[in-house]
Amino acid sequence: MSTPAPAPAKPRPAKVSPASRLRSLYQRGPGGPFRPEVWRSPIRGPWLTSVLGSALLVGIPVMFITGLVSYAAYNPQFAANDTTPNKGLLGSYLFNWVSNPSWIYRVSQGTHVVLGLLLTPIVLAKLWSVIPKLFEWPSVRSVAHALERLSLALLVGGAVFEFATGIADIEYFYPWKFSFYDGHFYGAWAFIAGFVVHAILKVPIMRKTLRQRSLRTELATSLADTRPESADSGGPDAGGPDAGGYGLVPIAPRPATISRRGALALVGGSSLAVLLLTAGESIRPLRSLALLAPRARSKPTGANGKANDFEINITAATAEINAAATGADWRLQLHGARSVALSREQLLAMPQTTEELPISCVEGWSTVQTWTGVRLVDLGRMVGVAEPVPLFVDSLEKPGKAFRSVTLAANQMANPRSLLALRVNGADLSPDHGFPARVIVPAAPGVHCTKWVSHLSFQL
Ligand SMILES: Nc1nc2c(c(=O)[nH]1)N[C@H]1C(S)=C(S)[C@@H](COP(=O)(O)O)O[C@H]1N2
Ligand SMILES: [Mo]
Repeated sequence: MSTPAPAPAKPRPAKVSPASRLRSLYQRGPGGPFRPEVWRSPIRGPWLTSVLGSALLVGIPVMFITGLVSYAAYNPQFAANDTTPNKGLLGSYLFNWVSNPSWIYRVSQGTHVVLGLLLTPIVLAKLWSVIPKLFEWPSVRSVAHALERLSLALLVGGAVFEFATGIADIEYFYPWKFSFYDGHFYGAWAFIAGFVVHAILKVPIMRKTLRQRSLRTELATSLADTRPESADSGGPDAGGPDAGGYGLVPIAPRPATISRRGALALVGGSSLAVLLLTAGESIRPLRSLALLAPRARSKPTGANGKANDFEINITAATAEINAAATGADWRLQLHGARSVALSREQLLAMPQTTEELPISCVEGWSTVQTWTGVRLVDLGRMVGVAEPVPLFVDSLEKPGKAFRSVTLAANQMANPRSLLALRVNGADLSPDHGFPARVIVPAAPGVHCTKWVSHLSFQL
């Protein structure tokens, strides 16, 4: 037997280098949400995105400015108040917080919180409207595209972080380990950096897109007449990202289940509902509606019910105030050029001043009450302090409690309306509102109006 002739060699498959295999895998994309045809809502498109975007273009800068104002109001030049590490340049705009007019922090911070809440549905709708962009493929097309996507990471990451931490804070929910105050501050700078880049890139497109459909016509268009935006509504670069368009108009739209006017009404209605359910934390007649504002509805506890019936942030029990320490043996320790200890009776025997002043919490709620007590300047004079100086205020709380002590700025100490209050609305302070004595300073954030005061040290 002869050995069989060797089989003719099979044609060798063309050798595919691993690099080109990777390249073709990359071009095909990972599938799933990365395939543009899975995004089918017929109302998604640059016009709807631009309408939502224009609301945020106004709202977000107001949020940023009122946020910076609030940060300044903490008087961070005083190490005792501000603990943000390495704030450096970002904190460099800081100025001495004013103590006039008394309502300024109330309005600014009320705006920050209520506006933040009512922008939330708009932010969510805006994110929904651009979600196909998150799954854009190829995810990076050029250096410019990479930079744009980096700015989007700051923008979207910053927005989600700022809204989530802000809302959690006003609902007293702290599922994280970092300080809210530091995190919200740094997050704001990251967010605004992404926002500015995004606005520069998109405002021209937004203006062009808004001109292409009239809002009035859109509001008159029923569900049955709702059609996708034309793929080329984006102008020269139309037809999805591959053709260089915006990639928002669906390639394979399904029939509309909501009109554009329905979608806008849903978002606007949600914002309005949120507004109604929170505005009561600053606007008294709406108080019983403020279901989303936990402190607005807190009920008075303990002594002097009526006069002391207003929002309580932290109760005496939560602050672990020892009732015995607030009794007849309590003394106010006053330090200046000399030191004095005063009983509550001695304080009540001094000239009393009555002022209508707000408590304005950083969490957005505020309430104006009528406080009676001794002027801080009078207490200063008593220990030989005649000029404005910073004032360190300490309370009966345990060392380490977050709001135990504060340093007021010299202008706050010197304001003739700044009081060590002993009474409110004609009655003694209740334990929860700071008995035996609390500080009340015009225009200061609520957190600087220390309750259960034990020491006042004028920083000569
Ligand atoms: N000692 C002390 N003072 C404090 C607080 C505190 O926790 N401890 N909370 C502050 C905060 S954050 C606010 S908003 C006001 C609230 O005052 P109120 O509870 O009397 O309305 O008190 C401030 N004074
Ligand atoms: Mo507060």
